[in-house]
Amino acid sequence: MVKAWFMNDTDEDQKLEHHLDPVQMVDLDYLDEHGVKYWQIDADNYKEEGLLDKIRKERGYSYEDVISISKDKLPNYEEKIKSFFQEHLHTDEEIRFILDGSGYFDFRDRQGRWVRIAMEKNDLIVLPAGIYHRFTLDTKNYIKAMRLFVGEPVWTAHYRPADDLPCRREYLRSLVKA
Ligand code: KMT
Ligand code: NI
Repeated sequence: MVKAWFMNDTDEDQKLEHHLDPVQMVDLDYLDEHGVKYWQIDADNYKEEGLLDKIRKERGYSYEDVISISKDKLPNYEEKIKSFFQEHLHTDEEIRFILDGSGYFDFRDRQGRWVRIAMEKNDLIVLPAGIYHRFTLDTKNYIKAMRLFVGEPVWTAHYRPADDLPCRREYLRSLVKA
């Protein structure tokens, strides 16, 4: 099952775990309260399993591609790695299904604390539009993920501060209601 925890804010390598001392884990309900959705899906067998297809239909995900992130596989690796880890938001959901490898998706909770989600093969995550987040590889330095999207993909990252964007305001309103 996926693991998530509150992060410390030390200057150590971003690829390390950054646990608090003592460790403070976060459960799936906490993610859900922030609009972050999680499913476990068999990455070797997802076509037969049918769950991904069901989610895709329900949520209108019509686009997919696959991104591999490692020094050898991703053009402009150093630059991309830096931009993935800069705190940002999107006007649409960020949907990632991990096919191989692993990495960390971090999001800001409602109090502005970083929560780190350790994603690996078989994990599907949906980060809602307007949530501040970032991504880093872990010390294994490799991830392969399916990217899904509703319609033509828009990958534009709006770096923090982006507080006046309608999607940010809408996201904050959704938290108040929850
Ligand atoms: C993103 O938008 O942060 C990425 O595509 C990188 C994470 S995908 C494993
Ligand atoms: Ni993003």
